[in-house]
Amino acid sequence: MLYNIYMTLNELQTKLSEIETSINSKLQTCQDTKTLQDLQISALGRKGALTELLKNLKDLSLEEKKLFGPKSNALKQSLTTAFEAKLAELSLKEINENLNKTKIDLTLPAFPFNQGKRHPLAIAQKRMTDILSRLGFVWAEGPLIEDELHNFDALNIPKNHPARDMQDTFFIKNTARKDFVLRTHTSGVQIRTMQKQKPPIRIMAPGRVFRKDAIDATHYPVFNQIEGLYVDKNVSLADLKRDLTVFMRGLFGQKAEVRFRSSFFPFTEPSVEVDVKCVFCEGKDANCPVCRGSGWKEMLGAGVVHPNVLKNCGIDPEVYSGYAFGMGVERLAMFSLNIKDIRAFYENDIRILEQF
Ligand code: FA5
Repeated sequence: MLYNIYMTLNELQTKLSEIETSINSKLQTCQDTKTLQDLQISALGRKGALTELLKNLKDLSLEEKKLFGPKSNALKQSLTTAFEAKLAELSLKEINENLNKTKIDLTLPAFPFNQGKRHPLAIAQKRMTDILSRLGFVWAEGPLIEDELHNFDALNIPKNHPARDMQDTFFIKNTARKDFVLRTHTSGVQIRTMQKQKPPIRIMAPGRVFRKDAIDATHYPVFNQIEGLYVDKNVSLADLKRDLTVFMRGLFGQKAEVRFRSSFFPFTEPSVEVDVKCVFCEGKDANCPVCRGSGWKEMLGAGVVHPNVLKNCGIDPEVYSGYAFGMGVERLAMFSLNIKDIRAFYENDIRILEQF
């Protein structure tokens, strides 16, 4: 609707009343926000009826403008207010209608929420380090890529000594002509600790180690050990046996059967291996995949620190003595959590992992 031809004041006032009546009546009957918005644009928009009518204001005399101007502004204001009120009313109506259409059953059970858990190895290792820290051992660490000095030489394992074959090693050739290895055991942390700290020493060093071992129920090429080292005056094999027995009973319960078997490690003299009675078959199953029918499973190697190792680290073996051990975390975890196969720790089968 265009009002761009000249209009008298009277004509304009009549038009203004018509617009007011028409829009107010349409507003009354409007039922939804979309129609309301269209109506608002047709009345007050850039090309709406009222806006077009007001363009005629410029052709009126000053007196006429004073009469018509405030009237038309008042109408514009009252219409704007009426539109706002109607919009609020219709929006609320539509929200309520939508809510009624979309039925929400508040009694339905919630969607399952998968919460992460600690890995069984982490749980078992924490139990072990908790017991050791109650026995006075403090945390120590060493690098996973170790030099031959710390992994072998300073541990009294000379070059070409057959003991190096005992732990099938992943060697890393270095351009600086110094050979590194993926550490085959945590015993290098003994050396690193004794090089920078003098007795009394009582450390535990948990961490990953690497060996070219074939995978079976109790062997994995990447596994974890916890090294223990206690050096002070008058430390003996008796202290080792006492502390390891307390440790095993703490982990497996007072009824656990522990066996100390004499063994050989170049860095301890005397050396022992510590076995635990097989919790799976108790020696009654000749085909047991864990103990292979022997009834016992080796958990760790240990012994009294060799005097040469103390000397290599600048500690006088005439004054000090110590014991050391290196326990297999997976083996101990299998026994304490009743897991029959070491692969269960690494296959990430959630049905197994979520049981702990
Ligand atoms: C050693 O590694 C010695 N460094 C332990 C030691 C430390 C002796 C201090 C004396 C003094 P051994 O190779 O036996 O020892 O390994 C120790 C333990 O690691 C074993 O008893 C076993 O529990 C675990 N272990 C060894 N090889 C594997 C493997 N492939 N997978 C899982 N666990 C293993």
